Amino acid sequence: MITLSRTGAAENVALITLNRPSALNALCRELMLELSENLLKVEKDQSYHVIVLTGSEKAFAAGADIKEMAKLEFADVFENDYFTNWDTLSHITKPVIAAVNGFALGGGTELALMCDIVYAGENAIFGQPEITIGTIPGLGGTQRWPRYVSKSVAMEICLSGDRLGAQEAKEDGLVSKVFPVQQLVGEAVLLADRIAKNSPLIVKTVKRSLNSAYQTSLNQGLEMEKQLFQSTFATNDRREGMSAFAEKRAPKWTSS
Ligand code: CO8
Repeated sequence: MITLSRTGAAENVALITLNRPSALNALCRELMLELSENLLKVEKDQSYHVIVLTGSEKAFAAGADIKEMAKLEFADVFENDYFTNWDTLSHITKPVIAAVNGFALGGGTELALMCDIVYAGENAIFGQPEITIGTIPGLGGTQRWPRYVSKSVAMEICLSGDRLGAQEAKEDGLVSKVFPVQQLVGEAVLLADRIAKNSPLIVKTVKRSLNSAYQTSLNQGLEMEKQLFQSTFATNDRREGMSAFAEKRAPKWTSS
């Protein structure tokens, strides 16, 4: 249900593809377990610098598997913690780019919201239709939408279940760029290549610092950024990057 392949100019980009075409990549327990395992494998493997997460041209993911969820009782989802590991993506320290074509509904939109950068194909459709089936977003939708777009847009999406097209999602700030469907994954990999040219150590530091903006007050975030900035001066990659600039040569990163 998940395929992992190596791509990019330097073969250091992990392309993770959701592959359950019979159900438009609906997120069942098995798929999410496989996704979690693959993400952790890539996270540990130093030869991967950036991750691109995608689905098919028709669907990134049409949400959590409604047929599977229909059978669950409160105890299954609360006491037995049925959804364990569904948020692994949000704990990955390497940059993750979502390349979203087609339907990204419910948990599909929430997976995209867990990624660091969202690129969309022209046919992308985002939304939180949980309200129309008697539940609410459970993978961060009610928390991340208002942090990434306005309260009004977040409420409209989550309360109505209305869908958002790629261009609207870009105007609202959820998506950074929109591409023709067939170019989308290639463009995401090109962006991954540009990120992967930088020191993996410093890239992770930027991600950590930027993410703190969503979890702290401005003052705490500024303090954290200052400390992380200072910490780069203890790294070989900071020394190498600045020396390489002065010596007019390409830097050689060692992630140390
Ligand atoms: N779950 C299960 N099966 C699905 C799902 C889904 N979410 N989406 C599509 N499928 C299946 C269909 O049942 C169909 O199967 P079959 O051929 O066996 O009938 C097949 O995929 C193709 O789908 P359609 O025939 O419906 O294709 P259409 O092109 O006509 O429609 C849509 C595509 C609009 C995407 C439609 O399938 C749809 O509305 N799907 C449901 C979308 C939805 O409501 N998603 C939200 C689910 S709730 C959720 O995500 C909560 C997340 C919280 C997780 C919490 C973790 C802690």
